[in-house]
Amino acid sequence: MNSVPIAALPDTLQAFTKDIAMNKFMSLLAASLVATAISTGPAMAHSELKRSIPAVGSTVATPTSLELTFSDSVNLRFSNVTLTGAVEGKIGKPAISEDGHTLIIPVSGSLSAGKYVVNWDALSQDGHKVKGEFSFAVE
Ligand SMILES: [Cu+2]
Repeated sequence: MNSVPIAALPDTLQAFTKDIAMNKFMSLLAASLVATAISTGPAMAHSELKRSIPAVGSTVATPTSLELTFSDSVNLRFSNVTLTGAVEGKIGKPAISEDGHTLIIPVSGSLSAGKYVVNWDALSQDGHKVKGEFSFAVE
């Protein structure tokens, strides 16, 4: 889990890393830039799920949306949330909050009573994929 996806690197750095003719000096320079990007700054922490709606393990009335809030921003394009159960056609595409910390998945109609499992994976700001799952119940 220490690699940075190439798509997460700035365009100029991608150009460096793709240039097969680059000399050893440039190679070392690019490597040190990547190492610096990974190891510095408070914004480079791993994103973790901080809270959710419905809350982990809770029993709730049918929700109008699912919300997953992370400790740091996540990339919507590389994030997925699925919900198991009788939910076909009821779950919309994820959106993201303005601060980039919360994935919001609209739920249309009502979910029938029972247990549901939310599976999620997300690309955190530090370039690492994070994933997890939790359950909740609808009364
Ligand atoms: Cu990380």
